[in-house]
Amino acid sequence: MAANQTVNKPSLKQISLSEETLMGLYTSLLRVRLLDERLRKLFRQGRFAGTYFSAVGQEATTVGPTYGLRDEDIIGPSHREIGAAVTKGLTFNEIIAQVFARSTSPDKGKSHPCHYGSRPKGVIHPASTVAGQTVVATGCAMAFKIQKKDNVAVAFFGEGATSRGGWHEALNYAGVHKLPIIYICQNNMWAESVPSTLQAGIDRFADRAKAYGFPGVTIDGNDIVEVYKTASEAIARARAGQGPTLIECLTYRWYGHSEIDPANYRRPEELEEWKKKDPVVRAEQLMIDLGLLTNEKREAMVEQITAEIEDAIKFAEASKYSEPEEAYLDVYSEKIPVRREES
Ligand SMILES: Cc1ncc(C[n+]2csc(CCOP(=O)(O)OP(=O)(O)O)c2C)c(N)n1
Ligand SMILES: [Mg+2]
Repeated sequence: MAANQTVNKPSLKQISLSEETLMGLYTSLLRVRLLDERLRKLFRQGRFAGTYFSAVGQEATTVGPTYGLRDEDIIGPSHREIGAAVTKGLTFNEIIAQVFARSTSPDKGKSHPCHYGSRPKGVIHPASTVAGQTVVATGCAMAFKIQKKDNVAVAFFGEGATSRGGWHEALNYAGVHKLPIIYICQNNMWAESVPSTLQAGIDRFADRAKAYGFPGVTIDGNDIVEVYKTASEAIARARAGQGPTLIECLTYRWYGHSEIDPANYRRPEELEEWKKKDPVVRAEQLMIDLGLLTNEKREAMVEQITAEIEDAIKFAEASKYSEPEEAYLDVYSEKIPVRREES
């Protein structure tokens, strides 16, 4: 990754974010990029089974909306949200144990390698059904409203998910009840091999929000500052009881749908164009321009994060698989919910 792209040189004042926030966002992006690239290689080495959904190229769309959320806020990720999991606080040990399906992962090895979840960290365990988490996260937002808490829910999905019926029902419900939820659409132009032009008869997926009575905006999903600021405003609106926002982030996945997809349905030039808009390199250049980062500092960060990843791989590979009879653990809540009339 070379920080050699030409960008305008802005000042801290123009950006109006603190040094701490900017470096925090950059650090998260770097952690996610290094982890994601390492996990791709591990899959190709046959070190874990199933497949792996890389999100390289899309990191800003998941780091930006998650950075700065409270522990009590809930996120509903899908299959390509490793960035949201890292930023919401899942450790490398938890994430890599999940990928390796070990008993030390938050779901004790039950689900898909990329289904990162954690109840204590406020991350809904993803299910495979596309758009499924949009519905569950909307239910969490309804719960916050009933409990009169100013927490928010953030749901992540791709543009392909917006073709699902449940997705529309969830957004309609959130619009009617003005729920504290932010919908993050990662429009990476492809749903497996289906181009976005075959998903919708409209150009902008954000326009779908009009039908449900709340704002929808389309932004550069590879610009971490724009994503963070847009999401922060939407989160503040949601906390203040002003209802949902749909944010369409324009982005691109560098690799196939998963590591078993050679992605030969798309033009190589399309990929090359998007690689020039690499969100991590752009953030890196910004930090350098602002005097917050040097090449030496970056190298030290890479070294430290890489060592942390390697330790987590050792932890995961040394962990046991769950016993077959443990498959039923944690499937149903042991706490019986109190009925309204009894409370
Ligand atoms: C209901 C359902 N249909 C199909 C699939 C298989 N599938 C998994 S991801 C995916 C594409 C999703 O595309 P998009 O929502 O754009 O997300 P992206 O993969 O681009 O991040 C499909 C078809 C599924 N998991 N669930
Ligand atoms: Mg997509």
